[in-house]
Amino acid sequence: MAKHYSPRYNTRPNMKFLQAINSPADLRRLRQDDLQEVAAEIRNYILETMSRVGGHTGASLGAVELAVALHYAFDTPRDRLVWDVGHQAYAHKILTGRREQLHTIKQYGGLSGFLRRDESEHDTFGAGHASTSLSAALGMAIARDQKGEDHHVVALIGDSSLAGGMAMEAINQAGHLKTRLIVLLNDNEMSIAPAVGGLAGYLNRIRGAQGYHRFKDEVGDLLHDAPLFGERLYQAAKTVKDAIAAAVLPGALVNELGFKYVGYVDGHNTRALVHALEEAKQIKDGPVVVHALTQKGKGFPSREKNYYAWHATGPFDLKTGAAVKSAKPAPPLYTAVFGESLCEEMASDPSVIALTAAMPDGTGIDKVLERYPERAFDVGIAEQHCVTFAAGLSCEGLKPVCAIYSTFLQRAFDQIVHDVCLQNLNVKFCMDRAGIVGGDGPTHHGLLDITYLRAVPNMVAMAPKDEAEMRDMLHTMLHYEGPAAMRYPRGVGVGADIKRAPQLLEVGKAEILRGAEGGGEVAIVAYGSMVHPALAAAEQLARDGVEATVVNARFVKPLDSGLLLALGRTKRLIVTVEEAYLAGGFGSAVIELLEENGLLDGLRVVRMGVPDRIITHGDPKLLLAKYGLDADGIYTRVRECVEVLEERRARRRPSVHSRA
Ligand SMILES: Cc1ncc(C[n+]2csc(CCOP(=O)(O)OP(=O)(O)O)c2C)c(N)n1
Repeated sequence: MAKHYSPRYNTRPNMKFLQAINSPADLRRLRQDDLQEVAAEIRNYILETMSRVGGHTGASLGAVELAVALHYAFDTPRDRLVWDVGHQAYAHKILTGRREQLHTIKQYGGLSGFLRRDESEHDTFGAGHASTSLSAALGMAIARDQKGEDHHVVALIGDSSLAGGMAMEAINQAGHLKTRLIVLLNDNEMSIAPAVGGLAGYLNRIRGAQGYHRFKDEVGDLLHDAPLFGERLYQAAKTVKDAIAAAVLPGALVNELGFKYVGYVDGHNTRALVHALEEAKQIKDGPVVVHALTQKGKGFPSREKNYYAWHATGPFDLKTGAAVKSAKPAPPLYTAVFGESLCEEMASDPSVIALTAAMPDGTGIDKVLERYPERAFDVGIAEQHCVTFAAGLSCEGLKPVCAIYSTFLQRAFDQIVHDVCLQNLNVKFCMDRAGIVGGDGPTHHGLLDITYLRAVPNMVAMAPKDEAEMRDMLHTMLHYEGPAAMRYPRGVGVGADIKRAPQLLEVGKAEILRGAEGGGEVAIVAYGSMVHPALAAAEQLARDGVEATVVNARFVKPLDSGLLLALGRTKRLIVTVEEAYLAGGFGSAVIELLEENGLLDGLRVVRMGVPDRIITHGDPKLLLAKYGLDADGIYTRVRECVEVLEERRARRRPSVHSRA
């Protein structure tokens, strides 16, 4: 093994090599001996930049040498490099001409936090959700073969993403097709939290097969150095080594699924990595896994045990790694309130089971795992499995709560339909990060859940106006028999009273917050996070002399048809507001109801929400304002609509002149 370098963490990163690297071709002009230093410079650059702007610091620090070795060993972008998730690809961004923009990452107009085909020709496949790389890479490899081309296709995937269903399905097909495909496994024994599951154990056992690895290296070196026939003997022995690997290494990947295995290799040693990748390049008759061992957060100044900080950080002190203190969020995060509330519910109802798919901290389930380790499960990056696992639990009388981000629940749509709703099973879905999430951008916005959940028979779907009502809704869901889903936004609540005991809500009942006794000819019907902005807009409107009834819809399914039909009969303008795609969303549900009841004549219904386009990344406040989804935007839209109504009325009214 090559000796380890000692990283230097300067506040002003040394750029001896880096300043001349504006593309992988520049990197490939360097001597292999210089790569370790290049990696050190990149690591410093990431640290310095992320200490200011924050990002997936730890995940990217762990993959610096992998990126350097990949771009050195392969002729990118001619050889296709496919990253899984893409959160760990900052070194790849730096090496592919985006160094100077790294400080703009995740900000509006800046670099994406993940990979995007429209950002660089080196981002061969867009990413953000886990476990996609092997399928995409296999597709590219087959396309190459069909077109008679000869480039390499390489996928880089983390150990936890490898356990995701799609990756497993791709492995199954790749081994069977015997296509030339290289998989670089970034094995750091971590997901965001520690990796879970049988595959993690399998990789552990490979790491544990040290005797084999030592033997293999020694045999390799001996044969290589043998006079006269060294290289030939070495090549011949490869077959033997494969056989040894198959015999010694545990598991199906090598034995049964048709993959060759190279490794393991020190994933922070550029020489060893380039050597392993060159070896993999020689394998022409099927897929190969190069198994690299890395350390998440490698070089992060603080090594205190904080899994999450090793994955992603906000700004931090470059010397100590301590997070730059932002004022503690005054209203608590929705996530924190959810975790606490679920613990409370579990204290009084032993049948409640909490589930997360690799996001314990992001969903608040970390609290439950601490308090009720027997009744909480992290299933890994496996949203589909999570939902059907929940369905199974509920068949036996338990009450599973799937705490899954809105965007990741998209993965499990068929499981929601086929396994839960068709059987009307008692599974609960709690979707954090519903709506516009901000810096993580298009792959992570939770804008579709209203549309896809309200279409499914038997589903009940709701959204609280604030964190106190979220507690009520969780309580209500757990007392309701059947599938039910709740969405709530990323970030802090509005400061509502979370001390009071949660209340049972009537399913399908909305609440009138303003103008119950008439409230003029306008109604604003808001869903979830848009209720408070709607109230603020109504206050502004009132100052202009426009009275508006404000309704907190609470449920998109079932809708409060009694209340909505009454509004349809008494109002001239109904404005619906939701933080989600308009197509098939809350507003559409309201229009459908009014249409079915013949109330659309003479009534104007205006839907406010997110238009049918890809929403970029950036400050959520800014993005919401862009689509009119804040108090000012709602006020402006209602004002415009009221003016149109008045103009129409004026046109219909006979003029003084004509009467005379
Ligand atoms: C479908 C899906 N679920 C969850 C996530 C959230 N997520 C992002 S990175 C990550 C951990 C990935 O672990 P691993 O593949 O081992 O890569 P590492 O971060 O350790 O480099 C998770 C769970 C996601 N991106 N996609």
